[in-house]
Amino acid sequence: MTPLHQVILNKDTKINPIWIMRQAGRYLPEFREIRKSNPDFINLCLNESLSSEITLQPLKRFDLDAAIIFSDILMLPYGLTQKVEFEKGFGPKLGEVNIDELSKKGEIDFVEKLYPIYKLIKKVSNDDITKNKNTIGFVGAPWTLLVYMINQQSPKKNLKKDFFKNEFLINRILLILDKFLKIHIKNQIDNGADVIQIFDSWAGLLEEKDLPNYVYSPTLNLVNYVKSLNTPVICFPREIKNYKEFCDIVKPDAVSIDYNVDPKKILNDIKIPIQGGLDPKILLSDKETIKKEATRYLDIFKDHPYIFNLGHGVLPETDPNMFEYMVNTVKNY
Ligand code: 1CP
Repeated sequence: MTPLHQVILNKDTKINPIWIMRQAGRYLPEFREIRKSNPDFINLCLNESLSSEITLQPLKRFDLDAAIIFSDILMLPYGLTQKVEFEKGFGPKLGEVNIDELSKKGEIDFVEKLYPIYKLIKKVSNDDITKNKNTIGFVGAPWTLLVYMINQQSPKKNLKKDFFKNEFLINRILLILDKFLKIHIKNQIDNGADVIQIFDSWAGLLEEKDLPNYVYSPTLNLVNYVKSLNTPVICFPREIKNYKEFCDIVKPDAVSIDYNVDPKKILNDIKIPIQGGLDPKILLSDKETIKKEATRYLDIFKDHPYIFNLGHGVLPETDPNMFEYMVNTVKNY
């Protein structure tokens, strides 16, 4: 069994596997080199020879326990024919939702559009370098995808003022998302993904009263679906105020925590395996601080099943040497 599966499924507390959100990406010079000659981000994600190479870049450098596929949560709206572009210095830019077109979208057409992602997963999971390591597939949670689809750009701190104006439209989109997220998850697993992470990056934007409709119900549906395919599922409901309530209701196999939560309180509240937490900004400091902070998380979770990770993605300005120092600190703990 892989170290990640041992922690998630067997609740092993003796090992601390490590992988890092955005481990394949802009802090690595070898990624920036490829990116320079591939200005279209979507096309890069759909080039399975390059996207598999990028996925494996961090594993060639560091002693990590999993590969996370180089892709994006916004490939799903792209597969549903919504226009998606990534602009330098701005982030994602989406076209307007055309609900009639979304409703007409068929499974075969969708899978055909995203096929290179499944080929990338097959390549990565069959590569010698991922032997006894996991290949992590992922999706955006329905709520976070809805945010990008309606808002048409990153919400940063705020949603469009009239975001909830058309409830009927929102509910139709959520139904379509449920259908195609399941198709996307199934194809990832069929091609070799052996852990699924659900990113709900904007869960923290909602008021408590809206969580059942937009986060708990749709995520629970997906979690149950992944479980039915005998694959462990990790949820990351970033900046949600009540992780305990989320876990009690949605019951993922493991939960990833952000850097604003108090790890000691989480340890008290939550019984399932926990992942992450360390502030990515720590990697911009010095070795002494990195060691102290990484060790603090490992100490707190020493008798709890714990997967080491950050509380959000690694920052582009991170020095790969500091990243390596963090990985080695965890491995030598
Ligand atoms: O080079 C570039 O400019 C592209 C930057 C980039 C990268 C490297 C984007 C655009 N996406 C990615 C890859 C990516 N996205 C991965 C790769 C695997 C890995 O982790 O190594 C993953 C898992 C994602 C997931 C993702 N995309 C999320 C969820 C996690 C999170 O960061 O909260 C979100 C919200 C996105 C949307 C997105 N895609 C890209 C950007 C810059 C964003 C965020 C924009 C925003 O702040 O709203």
